[in-house]
Amino acid sequence: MKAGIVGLPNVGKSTLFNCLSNAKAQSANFPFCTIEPNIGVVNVPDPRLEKLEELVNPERVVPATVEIVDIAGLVKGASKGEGLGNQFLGNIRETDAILHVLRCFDNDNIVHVDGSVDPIRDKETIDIELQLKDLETVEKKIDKVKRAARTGNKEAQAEEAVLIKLKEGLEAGISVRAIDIDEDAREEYVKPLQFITDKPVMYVCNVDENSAVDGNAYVDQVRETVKDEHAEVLVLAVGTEADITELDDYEERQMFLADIGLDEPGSAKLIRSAYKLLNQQTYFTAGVKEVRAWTINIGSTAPQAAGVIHTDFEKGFIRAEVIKYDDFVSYGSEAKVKEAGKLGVEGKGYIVADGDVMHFLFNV
Ligand SMILES: Nc1nc2c(ncn2[C@@H]2O[C@H](COP(=O)(O)OP(=O)(O)OP(=O)(O)O)[C@@H](O)[C@H]2O)c(=O)[nH]1
Ligand SMILES: [Mg+2]
Repeated sequence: MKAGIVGLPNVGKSTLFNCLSNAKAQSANFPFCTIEPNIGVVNVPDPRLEKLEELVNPERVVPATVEIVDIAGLVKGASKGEGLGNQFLGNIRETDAILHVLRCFDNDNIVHVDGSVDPIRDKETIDIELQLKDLETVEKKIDKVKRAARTGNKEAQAEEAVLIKLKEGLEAGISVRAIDIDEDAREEYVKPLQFITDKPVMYVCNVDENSAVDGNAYVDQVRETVKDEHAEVLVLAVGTEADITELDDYEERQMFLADIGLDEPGSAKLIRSAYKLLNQQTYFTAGVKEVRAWTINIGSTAPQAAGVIHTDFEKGFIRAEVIKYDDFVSYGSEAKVKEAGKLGVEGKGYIVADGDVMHFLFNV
């Protein structure tokens, strides 16, 4: 599962990528600096992991990770191939969620491809290109089912009706995720087509350092514009945070963060949000050798969770011992949790909750 950083050229996407990842991407003050996508595997900061480390004192600690892809900037006409548009749109299609970066800072020295700072216009430019690409997809599909629908095939007619609704929505500038289609039809006809505008999205407002805490007028406009999208809007002083990330010393980084009014980097918050946007959650294993955060899809059963460690764990699953994270912390150890009768024993149907500390029993 990976999240892609998307936006106009020169709005700070690669700079953001560099805040998140140790894999350094080239960032420079000219449009289309990025051509090939940069890919980084980023640790998900999780205070619970530190707490478990403190209690268990293991040999090593392994955090959860999320994959982030820094993609080239899109411009008007991308869906028609402008600025290598089709290639870039292909890169976006391969991701599972979109982090849409909007330039919300004034600075005459940093080139804006459309000549002025206007995040609402920019968002629309990107949305339209993504929607046009999806329109192409839906039109192709309509061509395919049309004939079968005409011969009276009920299934094909139902599909065609959904596709036409999608087409009309996209033509009206609505993203697939926001077009009103019932759950079953979505599952059956919409999902397989992997529309770009069906991917979950989050907006990242790139602000100047004075606006890192409260945002600014541009951010207010963005919030107002997306208020019906149920999408998260995150405020981040990308340029400043990138500078802070460069500092080797932890104390020094904290000091500079405090200077702009933050107690943790906005990028840490962003990674956690991206993780959620990808529908991912964490369970822990807490042994003396290793304390580790494992990533599962929300709604996974205990055997599926076990399968993330090893497929044999899933195949030979017998049961799981589960300690709620809060119990682990308040009792202080697995043994004490057991004594208190707070250790849960769960079978195949158990849906794992975020933060569960798990131990699997299985035979091979
Ligand atoms: N003042 C200021 N400059 C920034 C900020 N974020 C990025 N920049 C600068 O803007 C320029 C473009 O940044 P990039 O991160 O390369 O932009 P990009 O979106 O990856 O651009 P493309 O790869 O061309 O699509 C660089 O010179 C950055 O240093 C910011 O928050 N404030
Ligand atoms: Mg770039």
